[in-house]
Amino acid sequence: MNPPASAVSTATDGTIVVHSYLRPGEERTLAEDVLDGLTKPFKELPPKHFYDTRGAELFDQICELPEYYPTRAERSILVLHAAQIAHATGAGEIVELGSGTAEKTRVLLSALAAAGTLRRYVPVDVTEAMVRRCADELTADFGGLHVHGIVGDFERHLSHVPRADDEPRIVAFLGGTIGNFTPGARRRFLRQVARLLRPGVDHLLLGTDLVKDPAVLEAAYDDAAGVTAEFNRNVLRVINRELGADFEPEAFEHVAFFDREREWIEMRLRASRRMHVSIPELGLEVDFAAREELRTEISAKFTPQRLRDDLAAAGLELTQILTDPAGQFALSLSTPTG
Ligand code: AVJ
Repeated sequence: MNPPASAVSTATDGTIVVHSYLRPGEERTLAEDVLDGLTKPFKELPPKHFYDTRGAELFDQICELPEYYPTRAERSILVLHAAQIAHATGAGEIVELGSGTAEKTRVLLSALAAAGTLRRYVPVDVTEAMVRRCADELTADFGGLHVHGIVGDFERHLSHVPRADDEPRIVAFLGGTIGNFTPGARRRFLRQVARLLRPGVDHLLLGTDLVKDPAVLEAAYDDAAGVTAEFNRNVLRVINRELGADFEPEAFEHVAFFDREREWIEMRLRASRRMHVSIPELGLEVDFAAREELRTEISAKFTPQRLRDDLAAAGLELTQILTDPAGQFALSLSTPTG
C-alpha cells in the first residue's frame, strides 16, 4: 500500500481525515483515455470524463428531469427501507464509492444513527472539494461521526480504503453507476469490491437500474429539454480545455438508444459532417467521417437474474433485493460467500 500523495486532517479533534491519492492535475486519466479511445476503429471515451464542475452540475440537473427516474426511484427505496437496511446489516460504517454530494447517503446515515450503530463514513471520490465538503457537513450534522475521506478513483484506489473495524460495514455503490462497466469489467470490479468485505459480516449495497420499456429508458437518456445532450457534449469541452483540442461540440448530435440484445443504454456523439480535430497536448490529429459516431457511455440495465449472476461470479451472495413501488430500480444487499 503506497502512502497518500497528501494526507490532511481538517478537524483538530481527529473526526475528519482526508487522504488524497491523486497528484495535482491528475484527477482523472484523461490524456491516456483520449489517446486510447480516439485511435480505436470505433471511437469511444469512458464516461468518467463527463464530470468536471459543469458536468457535475448538468448531472444534478438530469437528476431533476421528469424523464430521469433513477435518482428519485433509488431515493424512494432508501426512504422506505433504510431502517430495515440498518437492522439487517447492523452497520457501524459506510464506505461509499463515488460519494459525490452524498445526498442520498444521508438517508442511510440517519437510519444507522437512529439504530445507534453509526460510527464512521468513508467517502471515496475524485473531487477533493466534494469529499471535504461532505466531511464538514456530515460531521456537523451527525454528532460523533468520524469521516475518513479518500480522494481517489474507485477503479484504481480501492486498496487505500481503511481496514474494517469490529463493526459491520456497508460498501455502498449507488446510482446505477455499476452500469457504466462492460459485463466483463463489471464482474472484475465487483470482485475487487468484494475484497473490502468480510463474509457474513459486511454487505455491498448496490444500486442498479432495471430493464423496462425501451421508450421509458430512451426518454431518460434523451430528455425533451436537452440537458442530457449538453451533458454528453460536455466531454468534448473537457477535452478542449484540458488538452487544448478544437472540437466543435455543437457540431455533434446527441444519440441515445437502448440496445435490446445487450440490455444497455448507449450514448454516442454523431459528427454532423466531416471533421478534423487537433489535440495538441497529445500530438494527435483525429478525423471524423460525416455521421461517424463516438461512443461516450454505456449504462447497463439489469434483471434480478443478471444481478444475481454477476454478484455470484464475483463471489457475492445476494441476500436482499429491494425495489421502488413502481419497480423501476433496485437496491441489493449482498455478502461474500467466503
Ligand atoms: C451516473 C452513470 C448512473 O447511467 O444513468 C445520466 C449517468 N448518463 N444520464 C446513468 C447518466 C446520462 C448515470 N450514472
